[in-house]
Amino acid sequence: MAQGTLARYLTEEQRDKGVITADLKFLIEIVSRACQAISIAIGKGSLGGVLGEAGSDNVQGEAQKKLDVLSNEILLDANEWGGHLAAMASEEMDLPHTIPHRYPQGEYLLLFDPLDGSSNIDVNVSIGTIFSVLKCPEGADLSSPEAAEAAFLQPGTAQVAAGYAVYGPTTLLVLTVGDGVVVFTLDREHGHFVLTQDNVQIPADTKEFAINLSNQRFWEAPVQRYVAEMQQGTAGPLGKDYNMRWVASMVADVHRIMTRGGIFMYPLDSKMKDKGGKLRLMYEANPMAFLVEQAGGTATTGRQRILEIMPNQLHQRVPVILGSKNEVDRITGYHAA
Ligand code: AHM
Ligand code: MG
Repeated sequence: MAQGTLARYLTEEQRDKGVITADLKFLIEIVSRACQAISIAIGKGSLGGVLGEAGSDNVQGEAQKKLDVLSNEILLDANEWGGHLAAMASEEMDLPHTIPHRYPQGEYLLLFDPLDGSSNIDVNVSIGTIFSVLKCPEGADLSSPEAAEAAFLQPGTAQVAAGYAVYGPTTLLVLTVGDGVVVFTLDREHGHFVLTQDNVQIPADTKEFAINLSNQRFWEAPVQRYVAEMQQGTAGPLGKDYNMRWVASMVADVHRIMTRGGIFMYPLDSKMKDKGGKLRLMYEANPMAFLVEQAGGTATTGRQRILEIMPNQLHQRVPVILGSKNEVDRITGYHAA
């Protein structure tokens, strides 16, 4: 098994390989500490009074849970003072959070979904934090939150780091700085992340798919065709039996794919066509697509590589199809047919 801590991994990526800057190393360490704090809060559950509704809606019009709000605050507080960031953006905030003038400004932009899988919080199923890091363009206007939004509108190919934490039976941090994908496990006694897997590779073939089947009647024809063929199993054109899993926390579904392969789909459907999809490009689809590609998998909308989408707004939604390369290529091909 691989050895070392997150701190050692980041030091080697910076000092020995020159893949990351000292500021990016610091940023990732701060995010990892925030994820530890979120993990502790989640672990208290009812005893910490953290479950239930916050009594507010976010910009997407979704009811916020107490833990959505708390996780967002933990990430903001942890990151605003360090001097490594120009601004932050979150699923839970309408506009970017610019760095208060009393702190130095840095060159990075941090985006996050502070607590992904909100519907699973109160039922004790795995949830997580997703994050993405971009460089702030030179001369970007950060004079107000409204003006700062433009700095974030960069394609996923511009990401310099991305990752997610899964708060499950164990707390994991899965990270890429563009040099493959590594997995760290939280050592709760010592309070740090330990490297437990490096060079994560998603198998190109799979017999496992993840999709919310209750939306079937709203799907487009290529998705209908692909899922019908998988359901036909050995009797159909794909010639093998498939298994289905749907946790409804993207972090948990993607982590299963990182571990043993699979295909995850939240495709475009007719009931959300005007919104563009369900999942958010900047802090869900892009970081996951970066991680999946770094692990040898593929991520598309069905029609386009996710990482090449030029965003036009911070909270933009997109269809997401990602995971084992040969299966993603198959359904992407069905969209082109
Ligand atoms: P959230 O960020 O508000 O939690 O929403 C995103 C989640 C994903 O984690 C998950 O894949 C999807 O929504 C589940 O959607 P559904 O409830 O339609 O199955
Ligand atoms: Mg989410």
